[in-house]
Amino acid sequence: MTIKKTLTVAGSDSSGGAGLQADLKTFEEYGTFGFSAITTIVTMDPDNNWAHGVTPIDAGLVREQLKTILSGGPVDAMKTGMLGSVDIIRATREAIDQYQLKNVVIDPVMVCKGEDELIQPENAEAIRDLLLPVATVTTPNLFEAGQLSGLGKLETVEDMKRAAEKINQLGVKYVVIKGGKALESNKAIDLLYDGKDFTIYEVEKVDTDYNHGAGCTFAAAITAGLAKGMTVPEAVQKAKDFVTAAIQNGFALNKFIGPVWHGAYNQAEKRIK
Ligand code: PXL
Repeated sequence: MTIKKTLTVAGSDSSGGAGLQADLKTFEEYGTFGFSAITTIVTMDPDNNWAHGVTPIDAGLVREQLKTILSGGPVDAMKTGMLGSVDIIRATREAIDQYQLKNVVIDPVMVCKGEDELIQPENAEAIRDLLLPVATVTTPNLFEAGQLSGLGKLETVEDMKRAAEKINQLGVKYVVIKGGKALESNKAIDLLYDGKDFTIYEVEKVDTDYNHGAGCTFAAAITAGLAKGMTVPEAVQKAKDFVTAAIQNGFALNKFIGPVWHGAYNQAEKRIK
């Protein structure tokens, strides 16, 4: 068996639960070989109510990382996370084109958990214009889906469906809207749209505040599933099970934050072969 290769182009979450740390841990749990190109470094200040510092790195250095990783041949699937600047978004698109990358999952990260202001509006536009047209799957949360679709605040499953249709028209084949626990419901609800049909994925909400990194982990799990040859609907279903186990086993890191545990699905329940 040849090992499948996965790549994340994403920010470093120094608190360990989200960002490229979530992606690499998830890639490993799926039995794939994970690569990362760092785009941004995120730090949090415990002396200032865990305020986030977001520091993008130079796009030239992102290009060099991508060249290092991809010069040995393409990966089986890739995802993006926090990208940091329009230049970095351009570098990512160039790599997708140059190496003809397949199974491209764009997680259009626009906010950090708990903050609902766009980090950099110009990045949102560049993700929409440069990355969605070449994406296999995009995985916005409710806020990001509202931005990408232009519909603003989404409050119901019907709103999610309308947003998914609009986002699909931007060129991406499959849209997964991570409603998660954000809708008013006792269920955590995510939605897949393939350009024709909607599939709803729902489980009972897990009663916890320790879910930092859930969105990144869900998108990374979809990516790894695609690398292993799953169809998109299969990869989304498996990813939903994987992230639900991770949320059920989240823990308090400190008084501000609790990450999901990426190892839960395998190590607590021994399921991924
Ligand atoms: O959860 C969004 C996210 C993505 N990427 C990085 C982050 C965060 C939130 O903290 O730090 C690097």
